[in-house]
Amino acid sequence: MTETTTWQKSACILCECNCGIEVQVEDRHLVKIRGDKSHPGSEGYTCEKALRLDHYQSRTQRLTSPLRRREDGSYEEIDWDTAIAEIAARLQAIRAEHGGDKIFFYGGGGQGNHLGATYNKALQGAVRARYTSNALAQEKTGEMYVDGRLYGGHTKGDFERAEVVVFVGKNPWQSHSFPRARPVLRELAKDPARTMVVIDPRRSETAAMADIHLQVRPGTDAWCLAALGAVLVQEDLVDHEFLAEHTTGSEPVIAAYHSVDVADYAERCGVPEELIRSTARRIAEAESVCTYEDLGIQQAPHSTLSSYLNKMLWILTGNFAKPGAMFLHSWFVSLSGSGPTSGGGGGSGQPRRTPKAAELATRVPSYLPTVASGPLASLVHPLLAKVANGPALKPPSKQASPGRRTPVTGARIISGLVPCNSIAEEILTDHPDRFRAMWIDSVNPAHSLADSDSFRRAMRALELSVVVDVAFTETARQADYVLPASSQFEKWECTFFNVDFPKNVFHLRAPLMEPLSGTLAEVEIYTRVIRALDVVDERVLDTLRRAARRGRSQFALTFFATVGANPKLMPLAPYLLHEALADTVPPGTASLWGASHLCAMANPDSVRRAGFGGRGFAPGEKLFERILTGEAVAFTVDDYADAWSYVKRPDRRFTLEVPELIERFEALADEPSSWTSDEYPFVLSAGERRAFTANTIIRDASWRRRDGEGALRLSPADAADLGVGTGDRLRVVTERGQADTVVEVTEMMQAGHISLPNGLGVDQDGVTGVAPNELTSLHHRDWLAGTPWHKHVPARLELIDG
Ligand SMILES: Nc1nc2c(c(=O)[nH]1)N[C@H]1C(S)=C(S)[C@@H](COP(=O)(O)OP(=O)(O)OC[C@H]3O[C@@H](n4cnc5c(=O)[nH]c(N)nc54)[C@H](O)[C@@H]3O)O[C@H]1N2
Ligand SMILES: Nc1nc2c(c(=O)[nH]1)N[C@H]1C(S)=C(S)[C@@H](COP(=O)(O)OP(=O)(O)OC[C@H]3O[C@@H](n4cnc5c(=O)[nH]c(N)nc54)[C@H](O)[C@@H]3O)O[C@H]1N2
Ligand code: SF4
Ligand SMILES: [Mo]
Repeated sequence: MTETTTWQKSACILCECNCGIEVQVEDRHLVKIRGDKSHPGSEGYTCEKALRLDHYQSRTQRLTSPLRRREDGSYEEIDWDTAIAEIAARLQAIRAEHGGDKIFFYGGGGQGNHLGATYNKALQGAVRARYTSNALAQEKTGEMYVDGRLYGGHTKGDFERAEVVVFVGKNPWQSHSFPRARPVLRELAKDPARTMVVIDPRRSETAAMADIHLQVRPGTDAWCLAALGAVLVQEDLVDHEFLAEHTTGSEPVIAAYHSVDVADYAERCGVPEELIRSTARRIAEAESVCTYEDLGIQQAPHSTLSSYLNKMLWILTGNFAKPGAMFLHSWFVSLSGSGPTSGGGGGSGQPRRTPKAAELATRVPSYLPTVASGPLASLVHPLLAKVANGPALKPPSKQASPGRRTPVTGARIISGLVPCNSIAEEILTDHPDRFRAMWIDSVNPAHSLADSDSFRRAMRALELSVVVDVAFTETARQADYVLPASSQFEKWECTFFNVDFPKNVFHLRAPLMEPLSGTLAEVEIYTRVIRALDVVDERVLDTLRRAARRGRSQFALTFFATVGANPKLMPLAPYLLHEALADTVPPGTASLWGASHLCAMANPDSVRRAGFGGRGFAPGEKLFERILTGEAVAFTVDDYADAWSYVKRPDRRFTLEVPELIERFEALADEPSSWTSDEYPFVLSAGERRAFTANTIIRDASWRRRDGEGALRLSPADAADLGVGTGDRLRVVTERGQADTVVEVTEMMQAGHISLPNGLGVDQDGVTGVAPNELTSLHHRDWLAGTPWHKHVPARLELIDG
């Protein structure tokens, strides 16, 4: 029993902000939690959810033994050795018979845990998997595609300083997604010199605080955003100097905006034309503007096109690389295709190629003289090709490359990720190239992906499925094997959601307590499986271990030389590092040694400005040592103008022309802007973020202080039509399913729009609330990225008899 009144540092794991917290632990419970004022990102801030984190740690029913499915669908406990041996043998057999590319990997990390993903990646290398995905491929891949075409990086806004902030389908009051969201919103709202614009069909908490609320009809953002851009162009409010100096290909984009009929588009999206015009003028006149788009457009009709049109608002007005504007940033480890956390293959929207030494030379000037142009150059280059900073510099390309496609349905793979809506289709078929096995870690896709029924059937159709989780989830209940992981407070953990600028912060957290008996950290699970697969020559491991005993710099030389000389070992690098360094670093952190070096190589100037300078391997080594302190670390420091150095183009210009998107932009004029029918007259947004939702990370319903059942929200007008009031029950019916739910009548909703929360309907001692994806279907998806229309499900409401 641990009994202590000391405050230990950690982070909240419920959303990607990962606010720093301090915790007192008693008897394995997180008894006291407060914001950590010393955390450079969150500065002591937390929302109400973090204070009840013990419900994740100890009140979510935990798995304590590996489980094996019996014929009848029940599960039996087996020991770890049996589980590892059987799983390895079955992976080997599937690889031998069908090829490693038939073993599909889904997940790898949630909102708080990405360390295990580095070792998951090594297992992918060990079985030679080619296809992977995660939740990003049901929300962000449309935006990633656009980012890839425009500049090859991920953008974020300087919300704290911007004069005008535009939230598009984003409700940060509840969903956060940037540090200290609520204080930042309050500041913005009360400052008369600054303007908050919200585009949302719902009067969300954020919309209610905004200076301007463009209350679009659901699903019509493409028309609204097109009209805003058209006002900029037609009233000649664009920043011509910026376009001339920093972009190529603006002409066809400008031409497309010229042909927009603003009055017609305003009517299509249900926003008064004069409000659209005045909003566009406000954006144009501001010193600085930034925008944040999220699920309200990314999980709705035309999501990829809407991302493109949203980004044009700040590009046409020159709002980049200055205080209060948009920026591109460094990564500690990239979350997109080229980093260790997700699938290999194409970078954002375009195929990856190995950068030439000359290109690397422009990226790593201070690093080159000491290592990369010396005898080690040829050995280090292949590694640099995979560095954290994502795909290498690419000349601008006008045409979409065919890119990678999925083997059965030919869906577009963006940033190395198979579209989530395609996964079941890639399995439920007799096509010879179908996936035969699936490895699932830190995700609950049988609950979180569209059309849960299809996903369950797909899992049962596989020859092998393995789930790694802390809880017996909806997905675990379909798996052949379930492996119990130690919780995020029982092991070293971190996330790679490090997306800030000019200071970017990485936080490795030390464990707060011993692992729950029977569980293993992911690093140990993956290491055991890879050992059982016997894919690495013992002599290689011996060489590395011997080098490690002679100190870190000797190890660095040996490691980079070994992997550089044998690129086939590269995908296994995290495993090799763990096998070699495990005795000298905290458990699981060995892969971060490699990541620290790659980060320092990719961003030498910014890492030096953060205080990690020196020659050769010194910066990476210093960064790693600093990270091991368990405190959040600013790993890159930039100036605003440095944002240009993250543009992945040799000329550092944005490439604005994306022909396939301009074509669809022009087609908006004649396209329908409504997807409901007489049978399904309502638009259901299935998955709203509320005060007490956190995906399915906390399964214990008593966690929620209010809205315990997750009510269906509907407008007073619709409630009156149906003759129901708050607390009554209704049946929601969609093409795919139906559910009975309690109702909340609220002015937040416009007539015709209804909304259910995300993350409910999980089964722990019975089901509370509606599982949203029992109602969604696979075919409602974006025409380009394949992202689902979770926010736009045609539905009808029925009174429940009796
Ligand atoms: N409390 C809480 N916070 C979270 C999470 C959580 O589960 N709970 N999850 C985290 C995750 S994984 C993510 S991705 C983010 C998501 O963060 P958000 O995207 O902000 O969350 P949502 O509430 O799903 O959707 C945002 C808004 O989209 C609006 N919307 C619906 N339809 C449309 C439309 O057609 N057009 C427009 N413009 N808007 C529309 C909704 O009314 C809603 O206000 O939140 C993160 N933060
Ligand atoms: N209809 C609809 N569907 C949606 C959404 C929506 O708005 N509407 N939102 C979507 C979005 S944006 C997202 S991001 C997804 C999220 O959905 P998923 O990507 O499926 O992720 P979570 O629900 O967060 O599940 C996290 C899992 O990790 C497990 N876990 C926690 N800690 C650990 C650990 O240390 N190790 C391991 N191995 N496992 C751990 C938890 O028990 C849980 O099962 O849902 C999506 N689904
Ligand atoms: S839920 Fe998100 S915003 Fe709230 S404390 Fe946790 S990490 Fe911070
Ligand atoms: Mo998400």
